[in-house]
Amino acid sequence: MSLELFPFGQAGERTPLGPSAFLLHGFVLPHTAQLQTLIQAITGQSPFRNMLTPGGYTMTVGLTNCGTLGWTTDQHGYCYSPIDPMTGLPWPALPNLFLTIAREAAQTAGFEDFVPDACLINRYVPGARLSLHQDKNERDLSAPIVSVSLGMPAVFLFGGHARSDKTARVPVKHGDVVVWGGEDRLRYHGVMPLTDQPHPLFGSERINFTFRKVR
Ligand code: MD3
Ligand code: FE
Repeated sequence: MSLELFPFGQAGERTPLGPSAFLLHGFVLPHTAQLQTLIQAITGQSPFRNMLTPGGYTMTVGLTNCGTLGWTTDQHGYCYSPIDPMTGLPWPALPNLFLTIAREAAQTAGFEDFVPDACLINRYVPGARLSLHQDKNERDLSAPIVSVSLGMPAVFLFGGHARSDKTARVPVKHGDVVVWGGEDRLRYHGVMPLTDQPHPLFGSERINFTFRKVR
């Protein structure tokens, strides 16, 4: 059972999704070309890869990271690591533009002085999806998470505090940012299977990056 929220805002608008969760429409639109260049530099060092879950499934979403810590999963479980297991080297550094966007988006949603130490970058191709989960591997749950969407549109599933709670469907577009913290920080969420709606700059690809404060 799904509830439609109709958050089809104009660039510059802010749609509340919960008491401490906001969709900032088009928040990074002025920076998308520069963000794409930075992501290409990051993935040149630490490429997207399809990781294995502890349940034995290969994720349909390709992952990489930048920042001091990166989120990884394998057959043994999830963890944040300072080293990319694929290269044996530290993850690429968080570019200054990323840090500025994360801080300003968090501030717009009411969270002052957000300084992330991790940025998980997800790459979706048509058919890729993210099943319902909670982000709870971060030690500091008082900090918000900031999510930036680029390329093809997607539909977020925005649930409650139990996996079985009713989910809302929230469409997100190229340039949108979602911030969630406070009582919304541990909500279940996911991404519906992507449909192919090629984007002028990103083609048949969606990139999402999430800024987190882990430690
Ligand atoms: C959290 N990625 O990497 S956050 C993840 O589009 C992840 O790739 C999403 O979830 C993606 O862990 C971006 C989407 C999201 C939506 C609603 C939420 C996260 C939420 C509601 C509450 C808490
Ligand atoms: Fe998540």
